[in-house]
Amino acid sequence: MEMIHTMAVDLVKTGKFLSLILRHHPEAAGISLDEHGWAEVDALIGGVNRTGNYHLDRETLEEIVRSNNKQRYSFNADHSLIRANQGHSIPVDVELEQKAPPDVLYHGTGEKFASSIDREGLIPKSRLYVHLSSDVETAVKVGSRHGRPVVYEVDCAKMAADGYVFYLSVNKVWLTKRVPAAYLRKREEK
Ligand code: HQG
Repeated sequence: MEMIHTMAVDLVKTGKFLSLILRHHPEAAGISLDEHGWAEVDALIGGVNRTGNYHLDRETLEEIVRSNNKQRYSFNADHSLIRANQGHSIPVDVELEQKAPPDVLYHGTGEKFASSIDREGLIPKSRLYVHLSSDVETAVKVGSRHGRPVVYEVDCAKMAADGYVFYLSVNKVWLTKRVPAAYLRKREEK
């Protein structure tokens, strides 16, 4: 039991490093991504092992991709390439599906960002897109990563009517380039 638990912890830890490499810093494993965000699996495994901090083989990588709680990564058809489904800061085109959004989506953030967001709306900061959640509970979780959470309701019906474009990633995260403050309403959480 203890061993199974330790292995699960290792998978999560290695998964976090994979997110860093596949979304932000491929050079941390001495590799590069192509224009669609793909990394060669063999190069990735070699690069991760060369850091000396992780042990990765094909089987473990398959297990990380399969078991990841947010389905953050995808393989191509023959599993020779892998990429992150969303969340990038480096400019890659992961061929996101453009899609009409539900009338309302949510954005969770930290209280410390609220006054700035109230002024300038939501901007992607270091990432390529603003990330939106389809339910309040998820937004609270995302916001809690930044301290005391604050949740905004995003009037997507109005945004879509005004010509703003939305995308849905393979792992079902809603993305858009920015959300001006006029479309935001701060929720009063109990
Ligand atoms: C905030 C995780 C001041 C924004 C999560 C956020 C998510 C502003 C922070 C995904 C602002 C950026 C993304 C403004 C936005 N003034 N602050 N005008 N506009 N911000 O981590 O949305 O687990 O880049 O509210 O679950 O927190 O990594 O974005 O608080 O889906 O797969 O600037 O990352 O997914 O922080 O998180 P982040 P996020 P993973």
